[in-house]
Amino acid sequence: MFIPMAFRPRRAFWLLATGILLALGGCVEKTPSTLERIKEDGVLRVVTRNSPATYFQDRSGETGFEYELVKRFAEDLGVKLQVETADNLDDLFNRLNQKNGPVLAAAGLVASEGRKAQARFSHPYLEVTPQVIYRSGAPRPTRPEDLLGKRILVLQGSTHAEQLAVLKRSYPELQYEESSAVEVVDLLRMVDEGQIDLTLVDSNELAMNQVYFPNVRVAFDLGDSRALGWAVAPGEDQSLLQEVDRFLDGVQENGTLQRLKDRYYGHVDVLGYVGAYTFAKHLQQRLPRYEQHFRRASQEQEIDWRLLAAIGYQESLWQPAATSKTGVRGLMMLTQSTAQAMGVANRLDARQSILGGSKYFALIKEGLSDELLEPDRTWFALAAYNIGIAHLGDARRLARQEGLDPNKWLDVKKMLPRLAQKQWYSKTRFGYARGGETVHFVQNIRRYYDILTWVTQPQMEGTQIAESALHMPAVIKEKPLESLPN
Ligand code: BLG
Repeated sequence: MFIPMAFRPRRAFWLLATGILLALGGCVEKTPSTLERIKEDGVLRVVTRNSPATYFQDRSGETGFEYELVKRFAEDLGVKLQVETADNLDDLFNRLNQKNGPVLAAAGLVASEGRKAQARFSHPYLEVTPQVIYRSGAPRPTRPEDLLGKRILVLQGSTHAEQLAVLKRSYPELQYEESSAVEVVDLLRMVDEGQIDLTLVDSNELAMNQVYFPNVRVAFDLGDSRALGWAVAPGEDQSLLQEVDRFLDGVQENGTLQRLKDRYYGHVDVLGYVGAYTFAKHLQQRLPRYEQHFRRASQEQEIDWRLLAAIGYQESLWQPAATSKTGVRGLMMLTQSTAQAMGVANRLDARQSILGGSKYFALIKEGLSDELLEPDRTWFALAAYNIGIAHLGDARRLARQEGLDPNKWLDVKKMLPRLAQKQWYSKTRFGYARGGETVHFVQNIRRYYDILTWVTQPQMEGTQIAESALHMPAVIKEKPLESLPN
């Protein structure tokens, strides 16, 4: 028998309740925030630039200041990092604003007013100053008026292009060109080789690249320092940016950020500007003469040739006739007894010195305690090459006595300078040694090793170093220059 709805109160109640719940559910179920989506997917998609100051391949794979920082951010979020590289700045902002594209740009971007429509920026993580770059030997420009009549090239879409556009309002005769086919290294190389007169780059980029370009010099700072930030698309919610800010504040506080800055932008601090472009000059003029010997030694000893070359640079600036006050001689600075032990008849012969020094280094490394693990093992071996295994042992024992870890280079390097202080060395087995010098020795070699690695990225292997130094990393593209003002 048919019973109308109204007469079936229980059923009607349940139908109504379910309907309301469903409707409510529809309203309550909100779309996940960007941050929630990233965590759900387990992937952080980041866009960057392939350049030495941001992201590139080195001896151990992917590296670069931005990459190292953003990798830590992904670890912090507990997700995988997926990096893609943009062809140029316009492409980078397009990708960032694309639906289903990367959610974050970590690419050494200046958080400028002009970029507000394309991006929202995080808290700053690096202060940089825009600098006008010229070629040594040419008259040094010192003020904006000096830019007139010069061939100037900058990156398309860069804040430097913005600055020049502003300058052109005051100096309508100012001529400059923008290119989307080049990276900062190309601009510096073109100044270095005299293809253009001037360019503009940020101080961090020059600091990173000065070691490759012997003729590149700072003319003057164009304006005040500005902040670099990571960027999200303006359409995104705040969740990711807040998390980025929290992360960046954290790495600032715990010293991680400073360590990365030292590693990637610290060459000039360590070498000085003169040291940096002197290195670049020697890279082009001296190393090509000895590269084959380093490569040969590398094959014999199974040690990266660039590390061996870095030792040679620290020892003698790649000069076969180098002699120290103490009578240590040759490109790899062998003592007489080391030379004898390695079968080196003539220490001033570059080939013999390199092969003998490399053999000695490999033997030392091999003989170290099994407790010393890479990469520290290599730094310990360098220290022993310089100060001798006995004194290194003293420094390790001092570390243990101080409650530090004798197997960690960071700890032992704190003890080495004590070997030159009586209160400490009087209690050691082998006594006085100039341990402070050894710390510098290792530090410099690590620096040179990094630089040599960057100049000879895997893509560049097989080419002679002189060539690779001139045609820097794998970011180089052909650039049309015909349209440049003369
Ligand atoms: C190293 C030896 C080690 C030796 C230590 O001295 O020379 N290394 C080489 O010959 C490659 O074998 O260790 S030991 O055999 O266990 O005693 C300690 O004697 C060389 C160092 C000395 C240093 N450079 C390689 O790094 C040097 O040239 N010092 C002189 C500096 S100055 O001119 O007097 O300022």
